[in-house]
Amino acid sequence: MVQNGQITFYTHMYSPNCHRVHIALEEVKADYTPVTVNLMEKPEWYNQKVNPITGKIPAITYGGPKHAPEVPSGEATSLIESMVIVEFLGELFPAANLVPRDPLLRAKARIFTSVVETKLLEGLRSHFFMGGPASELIAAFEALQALLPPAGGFAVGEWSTADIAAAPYLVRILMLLKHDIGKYPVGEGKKTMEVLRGPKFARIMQYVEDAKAWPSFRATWDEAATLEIWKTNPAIQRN
Ligand SMILES: N[C@@H](CCC(=O)N[C@@H](CS)C(=O)NCC(=O)O)C(=O)O
Repeated sequence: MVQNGQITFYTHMYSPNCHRVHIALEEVKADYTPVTVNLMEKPEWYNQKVNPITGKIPAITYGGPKHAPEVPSGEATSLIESMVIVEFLGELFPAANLVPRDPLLRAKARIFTSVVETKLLEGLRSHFFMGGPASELIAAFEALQALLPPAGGFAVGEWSTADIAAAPYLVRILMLLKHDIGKYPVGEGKKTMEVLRGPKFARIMQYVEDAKAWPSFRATWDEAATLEIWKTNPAIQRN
């Protein structure tokens, strides 16, 4: 299948989940219209017309002619959940090879994604948003590292949905630690960075560097601008 109709992409640079979809759209070279949704003052039309199920971003509308962001056409279907959209785009544009064709590699990509969705997101929530110890986060890095091919390459060898699931979170986590941003005690971010820069984590840190160098990632990642947004994110400010 190929793109058959417009794609409108509802997004915000802050969001790692939106970043996933952005990478996939670039990777498959889709023709799409980005629309920034202000999370601080989410417009009513977004919940009513685009994502009445959860109200969260990202979302895309797919199909029919181009439409105004707040009025999806009757021919457009709304899709939500970042990894559902990423897999959808991978299947719509099979030539981009985002969804591994080999069933075993596809299963491995989904296992890697599941570890991101559970362990890594839990570690992020507990450390940055609740001020808990870094141990869960460090354990998540360890778990992901153990799944990487030891000699190099991406999560299942070639760049895939698994890397799109992980990289937007990993780069934001490292960015926040480097700048000591989060609810944990002052100075803890730099200490955790020292641990992650040690020899034990060399493989996953190399993986993050490789992801940052991947063209669709590079085209969608602006660390300085993203840092400015996270610096003022009220949900992770110390009291
Ligand atoms: N599981 C969803 C999570 C989406 C999500 O949590 N989106 C956040 C931004 S990263 C959001 O919309 N937050 C604003 C809100 O909840 O109103 C996905 O993968 O797309």
